[in-house]
Amino acid sequence: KITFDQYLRHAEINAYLAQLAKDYPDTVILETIGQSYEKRDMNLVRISSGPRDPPKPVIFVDAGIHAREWIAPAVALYLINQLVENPSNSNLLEAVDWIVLPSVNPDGYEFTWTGDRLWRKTRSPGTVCFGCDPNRNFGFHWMEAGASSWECSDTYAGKEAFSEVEARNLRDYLAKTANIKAYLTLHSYGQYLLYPWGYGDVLCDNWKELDDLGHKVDDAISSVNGTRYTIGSSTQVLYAAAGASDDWAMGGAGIDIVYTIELPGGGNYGFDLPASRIKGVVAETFEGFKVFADYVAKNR
Ligand code: 0X9
Ligand code: ZN
Repeated sequence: KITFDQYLRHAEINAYLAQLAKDYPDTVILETIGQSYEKRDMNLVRISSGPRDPPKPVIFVDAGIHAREWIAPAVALYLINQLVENPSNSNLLEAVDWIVLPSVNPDGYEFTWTGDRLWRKTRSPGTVCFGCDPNRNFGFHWMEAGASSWECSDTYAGKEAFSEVEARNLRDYLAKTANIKAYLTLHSYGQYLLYPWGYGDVLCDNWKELDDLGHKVDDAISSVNGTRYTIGSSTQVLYAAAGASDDWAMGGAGIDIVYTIELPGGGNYGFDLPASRIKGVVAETFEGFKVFADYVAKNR
């Protein structure tokens, strides 16, 4: 049974997904989008109350692109847990389907447990250093800003766009899957709701829509524990950084509701939020997902 009083290893995450698919076969479909560099399964769940004509819009959520941002997979797992195992949330499945991929960078994530708690990148070997920043590896304005060509950098963009199998697996899944209307990618930390573009100081066409929706999401999240988010484009709020998954979701896959959600920080380094704080963060963030679901159901 999943309790949210501790962080889970990658294998435990996959075991939970498999258990849900077995226990709730009418609601949960388990899919593997491929393997990581070190051959770990990248598994997602599709959560649906059943088909509809016309087909329901799909909200795609991922987490763990950056290995050390442990709160992100926990938030994704809580979303899955609440959608599937809490009957009082069944209304959230009425008008939208959900696809949740909680561990995009399993090799890096496992290395934060066994080697270096602050590891960020993948674990593919270079000539002198390991790893590529998967959030600089996507092929949209690749390497134009905020990315490094030095393989030892934490923001190393890779030898070429999509050099990393993890980024290719996510790209291929997003490109082939019908009806994805929203892409939400969970990171930490800073309490930011970031919309495109992130490759430079340019706003996406529907930035006003995303700004307004972001404020509604912030209101819902803050109603739980008072946690407030800053809303804006990635470049305006943080910095220009090209090759991230959010920009590719919009520019490459054509999804027009796209956010990077920078969850709250804590601990000694910001990424090491104590396990005792998981419950508070996952519960407040879930209120934000409800707002996204409501919006997508009514507007897409
Ligand atoms: O720098 C990143 O990849 C993200 N921040 S983090 O601290 N989690 O590393 C922000 C990415 C925002 N999106 C784009 N720049 N496209
Ligand atoms: Zn991140």
